[in-house]
Amino acid sequence: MTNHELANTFRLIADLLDIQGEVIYVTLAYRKVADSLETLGRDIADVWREGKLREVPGVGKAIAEKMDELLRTGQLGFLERLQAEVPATLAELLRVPDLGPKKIALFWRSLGITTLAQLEAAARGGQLRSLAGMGAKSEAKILAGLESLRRRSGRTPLGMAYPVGVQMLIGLRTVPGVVDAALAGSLRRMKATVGDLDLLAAAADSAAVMQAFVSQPGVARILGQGNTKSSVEFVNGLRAQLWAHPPARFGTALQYATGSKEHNVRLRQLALDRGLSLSDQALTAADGREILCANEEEVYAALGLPWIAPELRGDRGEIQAALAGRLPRLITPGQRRAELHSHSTWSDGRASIREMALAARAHGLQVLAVTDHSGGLGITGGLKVEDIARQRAEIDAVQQEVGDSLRLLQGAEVEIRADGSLDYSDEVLAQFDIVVASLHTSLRQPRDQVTARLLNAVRNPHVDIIGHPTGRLIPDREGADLDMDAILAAAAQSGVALEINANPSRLDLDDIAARRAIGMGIRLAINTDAHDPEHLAQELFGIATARRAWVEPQHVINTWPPDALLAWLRSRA
Ligand code: DGT
Ligand code: CA
Ligand code: ZN
Repeated sequence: MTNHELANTFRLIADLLDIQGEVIYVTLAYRKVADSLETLGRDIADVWREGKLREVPGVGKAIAEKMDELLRTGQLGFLERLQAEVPATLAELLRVPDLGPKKIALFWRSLGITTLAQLEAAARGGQLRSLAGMGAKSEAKILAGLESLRRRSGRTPLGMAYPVGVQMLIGLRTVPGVVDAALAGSLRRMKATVGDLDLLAAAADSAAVMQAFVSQPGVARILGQGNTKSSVEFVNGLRAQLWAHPPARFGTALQYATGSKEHNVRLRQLALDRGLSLSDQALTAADGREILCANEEEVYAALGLPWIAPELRGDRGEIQAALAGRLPRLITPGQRRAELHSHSTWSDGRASIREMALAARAHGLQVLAVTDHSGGLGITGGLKVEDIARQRAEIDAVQQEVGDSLRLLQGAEVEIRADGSLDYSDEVLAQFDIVVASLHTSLRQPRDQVTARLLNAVRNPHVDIIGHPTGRLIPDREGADLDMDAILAAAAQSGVALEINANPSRLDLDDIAARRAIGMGIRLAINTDAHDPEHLAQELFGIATARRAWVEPQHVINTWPPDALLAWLRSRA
């Protein structure tokens, strides 16, 4: 059994115990072990053979015995007895957003529902609404949850996949015979989630490359191994595939493997219009003559096009724009000069203002806004109104220390409360150099209500940026059900900037909404929302999302020269 399979077994036990009504600390123990199995970095079967199961974080005597039985026999008596009481299919129901173990137990015990299909049928048939604690609204929510489940199953967040892909790339480049290597697929296009990791190597002789790829640490299973393509599954469940091609054909291969499929279909059509057939091997003329492309520029050039950035390759108008010479001049990471949404120990950040400032400077930033959470009402750990002056004094002292190289701003991330009001009064907001307003709670309010709430913030003249506008969390939480048309129209009118939050669990606004926003003349902000100096590096994901949205530097207030940015902030209330 792989780490991933073992982890899934323990998660299944936890889920079934939850539904059975077991106390939380028991089920938490199983979940903790599942997590540590997936981050262990080595094969649990090896640890077992060394007799060191108890050294794995979270593994006590009872769990070690279960692991031993599973690794020895592939089965577990405890789980079999549990499944005899609680049908295993019930665990699937926990994946429905906002549906917890108590409700699942209720549906099971009162209506005999044990599968997603039965749940859907019961919800559609109006059978859930009459149960205790249920109603027509909560029934409709379950249908919406089932729908969202269908949309997002089985994908890995970019923030998890990307660092793994980069490590694999570094490893590949050290393999003898590899002259070039690249990320491909949705990973290279920097999609918010990826189905799997695609990599490409240029090598005259691919056998050694393939062998190195399938024998890298963490591989649980080889799904396929050939001369031009191999694929593996890692102990944590992630899958990767590697293509190898001779260096002279690397360009067409990379173009093919980068996708998207939709982009490739359109590009092949364009090639046909020009009498060429395009494959991962070459461009081929009608007379059979091959045009080999060692790099992607040559592929696009052979079709009369400038090179198209991978983030644009979605058949969303990029080939037409390339033909017309109107590709966007996309923003790049080096162009971002300001971090306008960050936290310190004054709220839930892990570093002091001084540490954050030094990190921002080391990062090459020229402006850092410290925007701690508001602590007006009910938000625990936020910046209390009576502490604002003391925080200002600390910011001034750090400003003295760092000098002109970095401009520090005192800001706030003000909470948009459930009733739509802001967590600081206008008089308090007026004291800050910059105000980010965000939703964190009551995201599941009905569309009209949650939209009206956000509109209040968009129209408040003290608010400069709307932080992570929809509140989505990747991969598990859908954003609020906002009327995005209304939000964008109001933002265009009020002049507020909308954030692309670079935290890879957010990437909010997403590429689609951000592209619409710039089309309406709305300013964007790209912020990391750093709670730790290390988070500043996550700008990469925010920039990538912006690039997928066709964003150019002038659309983004973080790229403006500091004086222009400060003048804009001063021009607002
Ligand atoms: P993913 O993995 O679901 O996030 O999305 P991709 O885009 O990485 O897709 P994947 O992994 O199935 O395939 C990687 C690339 O290979 C894809 O972006 C384009 C290319 N490709 C795969 N299958 C086809 C196909 O049937 N037609 C064309 N034109 N290209 C394909
Ligand atoms: Ca892929
Ligand atoms: Zn924040």
